[in-house]
Amino acid sequence: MSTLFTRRRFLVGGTLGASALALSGCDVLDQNADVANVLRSAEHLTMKAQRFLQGRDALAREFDEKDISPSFRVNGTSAPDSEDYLELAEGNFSAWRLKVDGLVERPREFSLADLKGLPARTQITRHDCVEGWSAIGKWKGVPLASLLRLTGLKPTARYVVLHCADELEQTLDGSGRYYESIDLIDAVHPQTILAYQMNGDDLSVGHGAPLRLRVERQLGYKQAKYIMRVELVDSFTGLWGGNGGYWEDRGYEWYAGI
Ligand SMILES: Nc1nc2c(c(=O)[nH]1)N[C@H]1C(S)=C(S)[C@@H](COP(=O)(O)O)O[C@H]1N2
Ligand SMILES: [Mo]
Repeated sequence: MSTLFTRRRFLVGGTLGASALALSGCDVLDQNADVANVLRSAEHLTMKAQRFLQGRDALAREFDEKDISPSFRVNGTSAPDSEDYLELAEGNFSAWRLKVDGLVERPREFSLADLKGLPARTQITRHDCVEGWSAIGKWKGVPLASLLRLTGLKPTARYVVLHCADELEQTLDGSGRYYESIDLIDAVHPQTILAYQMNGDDLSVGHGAPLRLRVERQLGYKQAKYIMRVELVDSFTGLWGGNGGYWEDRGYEWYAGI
């Protein structure tokens, strides 16, 4: 019993990693305990159970070079078809800028060169798609925590929303656009990176050029490709279907723990 109690205190009581503290101060992450309030309860249990059993900083398994899959499927959008994206791709994404805004202290734009100039992380991990296939790939990119440290967070920030370039469904109101979101615990997790390289090469268009998310403790649909904008929000209510992601708005779980 007492072990459980201590463990619970660890999870809920806000014992934070040094990086999380440096990032945002206690207030922001303390509020994260309330994240539960906005989640459907079964899913909330899954998330809590996973974090309880594995710890909030537990790492997803990493593999060796020899484990890299000889072929890695392209799934969902294979090439965004907007004029804007095509133009960016033609210019090798030199004109692309990642916008980071919303509930941040210092909104900023980053070029691909800016991102490549920041300390990078490389990881070989397994991608699991709900459709029933998996593949192991090597990803290199900037830890999302590093970007957030540069922009700072407002105390009310709770989620990171990734806005993508592709529309999976053509609609008049734009609600067919792909987007995803994660909470601050996953945002500052060491394996959560904005990847610009896969298996040693610049990301191909199929796999999400110029930048995609890797959030390794969750399923494939959370791994947003074609990221154009990172927005910090306090809730999803103002965003499309209000469930925090394209597939979530169509019935998938928001916390897609593996
Ligand atoms: N922008 C965007 N991101 C996306 C998707 C998509 O259609 N558009 N599909 C998701 C799904 S379901 C999976 S399994 C992975 C596929 O990534 P891959 O094409 O690199 O295999 O990307 C995810 N991220
Ligand atoms: Mo997927």
